[in-house]
Amino acid sequence: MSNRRTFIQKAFGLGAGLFAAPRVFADSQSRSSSRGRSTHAGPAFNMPVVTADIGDLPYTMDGNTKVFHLIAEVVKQQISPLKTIDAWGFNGSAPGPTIQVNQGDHVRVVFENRLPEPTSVHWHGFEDTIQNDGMPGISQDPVKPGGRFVYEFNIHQEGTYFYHSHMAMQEMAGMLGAFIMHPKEPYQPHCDKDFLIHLQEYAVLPNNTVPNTMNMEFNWLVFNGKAGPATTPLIVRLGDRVRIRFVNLGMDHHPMHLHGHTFYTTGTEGGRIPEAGWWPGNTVLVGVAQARDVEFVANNPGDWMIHCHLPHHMMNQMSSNVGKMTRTAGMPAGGDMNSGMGMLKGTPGAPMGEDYGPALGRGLGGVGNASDTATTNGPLSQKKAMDAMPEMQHDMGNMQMGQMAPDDIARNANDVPNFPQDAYMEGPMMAMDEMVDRPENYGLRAGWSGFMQGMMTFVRVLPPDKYDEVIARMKQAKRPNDPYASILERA
Ligand SMILES: [Cu+2]
Repeated sequence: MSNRRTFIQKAFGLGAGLFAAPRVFADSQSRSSSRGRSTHAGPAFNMPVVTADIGDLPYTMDGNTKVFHLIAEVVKQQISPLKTIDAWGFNGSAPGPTIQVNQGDHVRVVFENRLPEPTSVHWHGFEDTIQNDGMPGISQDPVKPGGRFVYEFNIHQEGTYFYHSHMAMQEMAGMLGAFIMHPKEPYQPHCDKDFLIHLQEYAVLPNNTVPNTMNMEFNWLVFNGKAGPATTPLIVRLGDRVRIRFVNLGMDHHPMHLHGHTFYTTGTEGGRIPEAGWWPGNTVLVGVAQARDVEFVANNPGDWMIHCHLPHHMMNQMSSNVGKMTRTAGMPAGGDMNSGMGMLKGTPGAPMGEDYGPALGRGLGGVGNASDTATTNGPLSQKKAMDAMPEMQHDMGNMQMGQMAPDDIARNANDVPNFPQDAYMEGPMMAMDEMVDRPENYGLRAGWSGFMQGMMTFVRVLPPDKYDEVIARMKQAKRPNDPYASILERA
């Protein structure tokens, strides 16, 4: 009996015989395997949610009560190999660790404030008592530095919920996390993998480490606190049914797009959607303060991108340039990422230092004239570029680190309107495979990391032999508090 029929029968109390006639149900059932079961599903149970790069908050039992210790604190969050920011988060990371409980649980959260100013924790979407809503100055006194507050919940809901500071600037500094309520009756069809991805944006000026919480020129776009290519891919076995829970507690909306598959939106920040209400797509808009759960059968092998489709959210370290980017054969790549795209530092100082050409272009000396497009915007010598980025890849086939291949740029390129664009982000010169190496990246095409930035990662749909190989390497790594632990234990 199909699940769709089962659902409709349950919902409307209909007998099976009725379904022989209306073709519409049969068609909708067979039209996409994405809607169906995985090829190797056993009985349904709640798979723990995996929050890659973040992990879970552990708990202890006090009688029948699950007790969590949640600590607000200043954290060093490495968002990219060359970029660590001073964020505010929980228990060592921003976003904070994921809390997972079951419908029916009694839960206590002992909250401690180690920040230099008052705060509190709001429990987003909870149908609970006002005393536990976490509104500073409204439902409770703000928790002072060094202070504590105890929240208690009887969990009767199910779905993807959040916790976050309700002070807006603190939220923008990273104070957010996920709160999963697993259903008493496991969802059908069973999902073999269940992932969560937080969507966040930070505005961090070049050569700074502190996010500017007022600035809306976001230049670092992150999944679970990591910008591509430092994001950890989602590893799934060919045929798995996969759930991804997107959570957005930021300033922008994010259209999340998956390659190679059609997914169904099966849940929101309000819990599970009855199956009759699921809608298909390959892109789902995750608005601010929303969650979108999507499910699909990973029936198409490959390293498929999953990313926000806003072009500016697929970039790192965006900033206004001084002058257009030059883009010619033999062109050095520019300074290190920390110096920013076009934001210069050097000797004796930016931007007229001896390492640089006359790069003050935009608006000075005539926009669009020949001298404007001819300016350089990076170290003039390749040696300087290599010294600036010692860990970047130095050898890319026929190319050397920091250089475009001769045939990458057309001879008449500078005669073509809109060349070069104000900024470019992707290309072999940005590759850093070694710097972001981890078991989950095993077997990716060499140089892949030069083409992945911002809110981008992979869903790697691996045939059994490749899947086993990657899982074996992940186990071998024996990482403490591995976010993938629940999958590795079962593999
Ligand atoms: Cu986006």
